[in-house]
Amino acid sequence: MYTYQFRLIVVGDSTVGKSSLLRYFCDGKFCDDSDPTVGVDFYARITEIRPGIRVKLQIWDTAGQERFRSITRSYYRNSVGALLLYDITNFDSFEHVSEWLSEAKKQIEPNNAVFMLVGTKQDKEHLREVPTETAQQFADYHNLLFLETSSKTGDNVEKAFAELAVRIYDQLEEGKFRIEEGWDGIKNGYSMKASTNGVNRKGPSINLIDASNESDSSTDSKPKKGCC
Ligand SMILES: Nc1nc2c(ncn2[C@@H]2O[C@H](COP(=O)(O)OP(=O)(O)O)[C@@H](O)[C@H]2O)c(=O)[nH]1
Ligand SMILES: [Mg+2]
Repeated sequence: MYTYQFRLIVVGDSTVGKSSLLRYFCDGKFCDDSDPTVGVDFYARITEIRPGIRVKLQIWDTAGQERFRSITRSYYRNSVGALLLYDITNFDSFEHVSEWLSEAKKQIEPNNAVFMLVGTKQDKEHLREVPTETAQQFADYHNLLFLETSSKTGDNVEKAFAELAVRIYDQLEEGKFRIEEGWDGIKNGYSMKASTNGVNRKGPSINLIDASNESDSSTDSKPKKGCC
């Protein structure tokens, strides 16, 4: 059971660690020999962001398309949150974040979205090229959430998605987003409270295929396709 579904997108240069971050968040594992050709369309996980508020995060991986900077427009348009990734050991990948940000904003408009800057591979401190303060300043200037993560140790992985989801939820409560037919950024989900006699009565936009495919446990998740 979940109250809402938020759809997110993860972008950034290839090899910054997008697939690894999603795999860690959804499967709890890290693959050193990550194969860029293993394309997974989306990952999903249900997480409790506030007591009693369970949100299903459906997260699109760009699965190779980022090589050509040709992310399908509907991926952006139907996202309510975007994670902009760079690798802390690769300054070029950080410099490209501004291009990823402007592309994402351009494609998402006229809709709104919450953006989060994520510096990956935090465990490789000895190879760091991007100072934390530099990234923090960029994030402050552009009004982005910001964290550094490691998909190897798991540091801040959970926190990154939790902070993004909470910010989206708060903005939804403040009326900054509207749940609409034809926009998949936020959908009503199944809710215990909405069910009186065991029959789900929540809104019309429930994705039955998703619900039948995926577990309801907050620690459980299943990517659409496997990895490793
Ligand atoms: N040490 C370390 N390696 C990582 C981390 N995240 C990704 N990698 C490695 O970086 C490479 C590219 O990762 P991948 O997730 O495929 O990047 P993508 O192209 O952005 O999806 C792989 O060899 C991963 O094992 C991390 O947090 N720490
Ligand atoms: Mg990838």
